[in-house]
Amino acid sequence: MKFQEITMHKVSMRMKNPFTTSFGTEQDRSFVIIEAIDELGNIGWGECVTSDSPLYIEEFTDGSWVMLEQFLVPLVLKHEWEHPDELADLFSPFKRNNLAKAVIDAAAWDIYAKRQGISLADALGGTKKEIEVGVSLGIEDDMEKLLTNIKEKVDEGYKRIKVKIKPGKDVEVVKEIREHYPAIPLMVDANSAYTLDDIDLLKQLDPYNLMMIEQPLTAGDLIDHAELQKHLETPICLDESIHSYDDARKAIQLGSGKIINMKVGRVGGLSIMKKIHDLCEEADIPMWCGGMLESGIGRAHNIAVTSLANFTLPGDTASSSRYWHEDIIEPEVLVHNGILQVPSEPGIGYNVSHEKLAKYTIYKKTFNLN
Ligand code: OSB
Ligand code: MG
Repeated sequence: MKFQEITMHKVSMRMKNPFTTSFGTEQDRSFVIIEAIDELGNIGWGECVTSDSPLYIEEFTDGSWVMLEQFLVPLVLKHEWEHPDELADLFSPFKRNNLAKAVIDAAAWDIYAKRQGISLADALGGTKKEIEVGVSLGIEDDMEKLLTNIKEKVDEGYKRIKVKIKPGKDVEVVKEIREHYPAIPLMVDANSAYTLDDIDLLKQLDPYNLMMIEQPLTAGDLIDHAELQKHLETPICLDESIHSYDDARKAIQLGSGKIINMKVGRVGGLSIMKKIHDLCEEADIPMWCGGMLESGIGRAHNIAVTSLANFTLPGDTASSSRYWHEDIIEPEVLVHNGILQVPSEPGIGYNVSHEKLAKYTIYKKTFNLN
């Protein structure tokens, strides 16, 4: 098959609340949505999970727009393909730019599933019909505010709570949370804010029975994480260190962590996600699906991903309403008591509202086959 037409939408949406991590605060998000059409009129959707600034990862929204506009979209329009796995090979001469590559791969997988009349989860080999969901909470200046946020999410039934930490907002914060909630499934995410000089500090988290500490050290690092893991009882989970199958293979070999947070954008697409999934399953490394504050389109893909068997831990696919006043898919994602049903309709299984998409689109560009 061939894509007949691809439209890039630059979308801007304001989140209900600011979200603060060790690298900064975000509330207004702009990102690229890809709408791809095949010769039968099927539409495939993808969301490029960048932020406006390159703070989490080196890619950012306007940079990925250019990568897509100048390189990836023109290339894929010329290419005939039978299976989305072929796109990773097609894009491999271009170094990195995984978030941009992944959005075309996402649209290709959606169309591939729709052409067969099966759900994206089925197309990917997912086995779970329902998935467990956790929630990621940002850093708050005020401890009472964080405790209120946690209470709300615990009451809603989320299956685990993740709290962002940074130097100065770490051990004391966890201690206080545990005083109120001695037994909830709890984890922390440092987004690369520490170094090996902080071993003694990070060891102070060990008594609090955290499920894991996510990405304590530099993005991309595997060596120092392996050293740190030797000193910690708390399992290390890698996020910003895993950009490829080889990164995952090396992390497992070195013992850089015991858990992997899979973000499909970060590794360059669903085809590579599946390979890493199978590798981790074989190596007994549990996984969960991370989030990038997506709209419903990216979230729908993450739900399908989480249906794969080795996604054994609750992921960050919270309800649409946790982020947005209004989402661009119908129905919106609605988590009941920490559980989501994996859609069985063809493709991503949610309808994209063209009307709502248009409302949040700042500009768009359409490419045709000829
Ligand atoms: O590190 O997992 C992260 C959001 C933006 C960038 C990085 C991260 C996050 C989150 C939020 O933790 C997850 C979500 O709810 O989408
Ligand atoms: Mg993270």
